[in-house]
Amino acid sequence: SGSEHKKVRLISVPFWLGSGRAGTELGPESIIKAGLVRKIRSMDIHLESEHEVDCPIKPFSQGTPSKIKYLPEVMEMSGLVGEQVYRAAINDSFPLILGGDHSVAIGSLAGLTGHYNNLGVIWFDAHGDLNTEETTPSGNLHGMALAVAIGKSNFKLTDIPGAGSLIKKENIVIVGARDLDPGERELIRSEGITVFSMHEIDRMGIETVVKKAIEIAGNGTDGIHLSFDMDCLDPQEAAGVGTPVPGGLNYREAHFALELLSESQRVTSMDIVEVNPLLDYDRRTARLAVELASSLLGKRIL
Ligand code: EXY
Ligand code: MN
Ligand code: MN
Ligand code: MN
Repeated sequence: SGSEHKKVRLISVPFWLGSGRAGTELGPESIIKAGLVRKIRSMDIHLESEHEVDCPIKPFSQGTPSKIKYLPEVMEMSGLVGEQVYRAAINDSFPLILGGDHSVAIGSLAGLTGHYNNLGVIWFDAHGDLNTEETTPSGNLHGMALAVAIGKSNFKLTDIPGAGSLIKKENIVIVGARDLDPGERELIRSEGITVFSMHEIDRMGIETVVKKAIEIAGNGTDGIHLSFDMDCLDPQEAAGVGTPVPGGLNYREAHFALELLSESQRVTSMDIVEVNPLLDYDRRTARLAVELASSLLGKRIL
């Protein structure tokens, strides 16, 4: 069956400094080795180009250690990713960004907001990624990426060269959450951010949740970015992630969710992040990432 986007541009971001744990910099290579390019080429899609972002792999020589880890490196990476994502978007290609830890989404959103006037975001994640400089328990920027996107932290999306406006909290939806810090919970309440936690997924079913998510992220927006943290899945399905949390989406829920998102024809870009090949012994998590990406790009059973 066909896909809604004829052209796809693959953007690899070998980056781990947002997570405080090495390994995710090997994610893009592992996902490609698991067959992503082959799979895309076998579909009715034009894979335009593959681009590897030349982002910092080692910390810049350190000055005084700060609470927030590797901020200059994350900013550098985000600018470089943003450039590539922006180029793909203006060329009417579907940017498929392979992380890397979840801080790469700051780069994706920087590039996308340069192109879209009003972008919605669906964020699949076990976590909220809504910590600020004040609330972060770890200092790791991947746990702050959404707060950066909506401008609730001191470091903001709009600090990245080329970024457009901040993402509106009304057009953000988190799906699959089950591990939120106290400060994140407070921010979710005070800002009224939509979160479909595992509790809501169990209660309503994944189909209803995804339909509601599309409505909210699509309401008055000219694009929807899907940021897919592989740790939204249950560790039984996807053990190869840096911060596994029990009680996540099973294979069929995730698969169906991505088919529904594909059918909606509203998703205009996607990140796949947090695959850590050092913990992904049989490459099963990377292979699952390939499956899920191809569902989103239009692969159907029949
Ligand atoms: N909430 C914790 C923190 O901010 O440090 C853990 C964040 C993990 C973030 C993961 C990748 O989504
Ligand atoms: Mn497009
Ligand atoms: Mn995340
Ligand atoms: Mn996560």
